[in-house]
Amino acid sequence: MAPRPTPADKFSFGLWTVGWPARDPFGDATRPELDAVEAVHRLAELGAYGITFHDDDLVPFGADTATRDARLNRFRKALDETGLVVPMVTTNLFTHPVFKDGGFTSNARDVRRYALRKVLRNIDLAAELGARTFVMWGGREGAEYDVAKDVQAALDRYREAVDLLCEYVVDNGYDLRFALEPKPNEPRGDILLPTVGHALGFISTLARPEMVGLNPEVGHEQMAGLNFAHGIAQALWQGKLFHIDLNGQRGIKYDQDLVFGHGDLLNAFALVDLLEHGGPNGGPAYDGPRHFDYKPSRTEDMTGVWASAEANMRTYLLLKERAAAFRADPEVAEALAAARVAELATPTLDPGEGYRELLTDRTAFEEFDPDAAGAKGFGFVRLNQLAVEHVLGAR
Ligand code: GLT
Ligand code: MN
Ligand code: MN
Repeated sequence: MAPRPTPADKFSFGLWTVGWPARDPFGDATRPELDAVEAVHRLAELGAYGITFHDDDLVPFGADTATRDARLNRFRKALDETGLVVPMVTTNLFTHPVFKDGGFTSNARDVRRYALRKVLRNIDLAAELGARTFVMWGGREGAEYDVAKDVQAALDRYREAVDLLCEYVVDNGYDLRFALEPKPNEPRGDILLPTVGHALGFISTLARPEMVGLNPEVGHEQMAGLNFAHGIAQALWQGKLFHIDLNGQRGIKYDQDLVFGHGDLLNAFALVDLLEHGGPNGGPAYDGPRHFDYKPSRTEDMTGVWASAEANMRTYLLLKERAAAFRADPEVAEALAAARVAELATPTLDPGEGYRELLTDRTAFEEFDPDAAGAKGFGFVRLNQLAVEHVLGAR
């Protein structure tokens, strides 16, 4: 029996996730459109605490003011009725053909100016609804052809855009931070800021780097063959994990957006352990929303949609239980000690020691026996097997 999700677990879902009618490049929708108000009610019943959306998920692109107001009012009413919150909002700069070469980094300057205006308008709405995080997934910021995109100029324009948006938030006194979402490819052949590492490097060049962090997605890093838990550890270490997109992915292929845990389950275990407890030696944990950005598979009807929404939360809570059991197991403590995991938290130099002292320490080199040290095992496999057995519920 998995524990039941409650709002205290801070689970949130994108409106575009449960609302995906399952249209893909090869086939028509297999499900009807989902009304946003129904999504709010169903998610609240399932124990979620938040719902997130793109501007165009809620109000159709190009809608007139009357339609926009009516849609927003219905949505606000549903939030009030259920107590669901909107922790994050994002802008769609990828569906309309105008954005086919990007929003902030389109070669076309008029498109870039239009994109900025679309985002500024949506930032006002985000602030009004109490969102604290504004995600920016630059899915169309990229290229198929190396000769058709000046990547350095594109990064200049990306920075120009993010700097302007930060200035707008500060000038309006909004309590809002930005979270960039990396993805290596799809829909573009190559997307700018393709991984957590690229995005962190970019953020360090901004005018207000403290206002900008990351919204990494499990599958997006795994599409690049990267270790998601490692990327998250670095983002936490740099104080940059502003938000997170949880889902599942099976290897280097198209973006699958499976249910959380339905891809690399062991890495998901390591991730939940990290988010909940921080690093094994007391590194920072995560207290923001546990946001699911998945797509209910095209094979599912609406019953399957809600079952899959619930599955995300159940898997998270089960892994949380398993991680707590792993951390509490005395045999794990012993295996961790044997693997010298805690020793890594000890600085390599003594207090006050520098390279001069190190050079005079004969035990560090002249008297050190590398062959003896090289012959000793670390016992990592035993430790990992204990993790596997906890995940399998065998301990
Ligand atoms: C789009 C993408 C997601 C992003 C959304 C936020 S848009 O659905 O596939 O990964 O998180 O803009
Ligand atoms: Mn994805
Ligand atoms: Mn995402």
